[in-house]
Amino acid sequence: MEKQKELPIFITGASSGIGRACAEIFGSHGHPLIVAGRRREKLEKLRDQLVAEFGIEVQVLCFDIRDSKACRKAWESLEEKWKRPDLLINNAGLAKGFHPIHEGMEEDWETMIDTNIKGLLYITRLVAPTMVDRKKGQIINVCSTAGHETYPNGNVYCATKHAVDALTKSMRLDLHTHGIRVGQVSPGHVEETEFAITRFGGDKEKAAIYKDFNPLRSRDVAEAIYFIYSRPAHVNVQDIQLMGTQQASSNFIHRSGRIY
Ligand code: 8X3
Repeated sequence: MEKQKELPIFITGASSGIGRACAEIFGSHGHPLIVAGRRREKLEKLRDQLVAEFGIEVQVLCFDIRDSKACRKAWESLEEKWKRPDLLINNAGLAKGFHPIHEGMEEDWETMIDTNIKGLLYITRLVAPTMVDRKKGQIINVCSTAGHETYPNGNVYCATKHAVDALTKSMRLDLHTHGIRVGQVSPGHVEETEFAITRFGGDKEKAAIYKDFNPLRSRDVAEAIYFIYSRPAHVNVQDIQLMGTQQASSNFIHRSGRIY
């Protein structure tokens, strides 16, 4: 275990999947963590595990990222020492529904747009000024292969992830003169997350989309994020696109069993 570092790492969507895997990796390297999400019980359990395992300080922030007032209230509730993250991992995001555009549900569209785009903006707007003041910091957005390609029935989800890609690029333009690194990871299919079960509204049969090939795991993506963060200060990795070996693109997956 490494000695506890000084500045915190702020992770949104930390209660499961990629966010949780990030908490475990950064925790193992001795970073104090702000773990944010909606589900208090899960976050507190994660905090207790991280504190016991790595002897780090962990701050739980429980709020709905779609609500700008709730984001501000949560941020303002932090003691000053927590309000200067060295890294913001904008991970909170989800897919809801899998319909062609003429059958899509407006409510699903709102949820994806509010979480994946507006939530990312609300948190960035709160955290980025502290980095500008310090002339130091880093933001890593969790994009997706869906931010670079589209696929049938992906419509609004793909649009939100294309927006994340555009925001990563434009945030970098705005922040690089302040010494702040901005980059992203763009994973393909990742199992051990709640992505598929959320997209298919809890339908386990429909959500069994990984059974005939070997996709990425949350930890694979979290390791890519840690790699981006741990480069020397003069290096900014702009995007890591990663997929399982059996996935060549959003639309081409070798569904031949788990052969690797
Ligand atoms: C997750 C990857 O292909 O399901 O962002 O959109 S995909």
